[in-house]
Amino acid sequence: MQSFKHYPNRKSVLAFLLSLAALFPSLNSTAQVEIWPGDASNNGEVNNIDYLFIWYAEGQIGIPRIEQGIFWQAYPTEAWNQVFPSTNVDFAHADCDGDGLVNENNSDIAAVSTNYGQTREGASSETLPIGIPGMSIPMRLERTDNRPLFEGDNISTQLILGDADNPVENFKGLAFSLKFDPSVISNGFSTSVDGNSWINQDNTGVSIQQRITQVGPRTERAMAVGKPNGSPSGFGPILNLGIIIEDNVISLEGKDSITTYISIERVGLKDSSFNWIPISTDSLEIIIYNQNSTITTSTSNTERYPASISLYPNPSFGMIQISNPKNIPIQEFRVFDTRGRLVQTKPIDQSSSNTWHLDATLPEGLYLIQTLLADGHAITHKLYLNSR
Ligand SMILES: [Ca+2]
Ligand SMILES: [Ca+2]
Repeated sequence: MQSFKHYPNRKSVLAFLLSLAALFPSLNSTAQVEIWPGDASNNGEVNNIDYLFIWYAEGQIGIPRIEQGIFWQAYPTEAWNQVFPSTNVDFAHADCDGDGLVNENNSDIAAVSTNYGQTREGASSETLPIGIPGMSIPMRLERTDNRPLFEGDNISTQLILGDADNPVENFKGLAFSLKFDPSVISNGFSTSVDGNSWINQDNTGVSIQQRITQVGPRTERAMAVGKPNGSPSGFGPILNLGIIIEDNVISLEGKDSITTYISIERVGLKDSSFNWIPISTDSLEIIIYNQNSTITTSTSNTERYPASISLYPNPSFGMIQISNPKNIPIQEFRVFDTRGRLVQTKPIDQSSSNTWHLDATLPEGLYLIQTLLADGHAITHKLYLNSR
């Protein structure tokens, strides 16, 4: 008697599998992906975030593309079957030039720079986490001195990432944009890694990429800083940025001073596990004084201490009265000439009188008197010194 069960013979099983394979070609070959050179994150647009993907995949080896090159076009190729953590982005996308190796020193990085700003159909911006001040890792530009600034001045700043309360752990790459008013701040930033920075204590090198674009009335300097061969932890300065004030700031005409801001936007920090780490940012406030101004009224530029400290008379013949009715603790006074040079300092102690004689050798003209408070804030007054 025949069994209910039907056992197919070996030959018919093979035939069945072969017919399946013919229906689904992807089952018997590697998956295909389309590479758009420079778009390492495969979101459809080339920007500074793509550098982070290349730095993360540094040194990875996969299948070279049959057609290599970095034109802004689709290059079909076989997937490497290895994806970036928490994404479905194949590592093949980071091999922008298609030579089978992800390496920041070959044309993978160059592809991002060459095709920067290109988009393809279906592009969607990466969503970056936004930090909470006081709880997330802070990031800000900080001046290394606080002397008064004038047209044509260089502002020496440091980019600070992390503090003792919120340090950075296992840094891999940072992408961000600095935005500023191009009529006040020049495009010509100088950028270098801070020599003492925690970011290069391991001496494996720091990569910096930057790109200037015009976004409406503001200029955007898109930047990326990466550690393709390391993942240091720490906090404090990472870059030194020299920022130049334009020689001729039109908006300063007829004014005592103007205030402008350099903001930090679209920040993405990746750690060595390829997680996005939220960052909270602060803008850098820059006050630029008019060296040709003839306005001699004493003005305070800090709203935090409105008119609480004043210097008089103004203009002065060399003797200044200091009025400080709220007894705000003061460290010292500094006198700057209109070229921003420090020409006199006056430390303050408990026994200091409220009368101060300016250095008798100072020539007639406009000076900035900076009152450095005990808490580190500074108030700047403009004072005209008459000939004596
Ligand atoms: Ca991209
Ligand atoms: Ca490559």
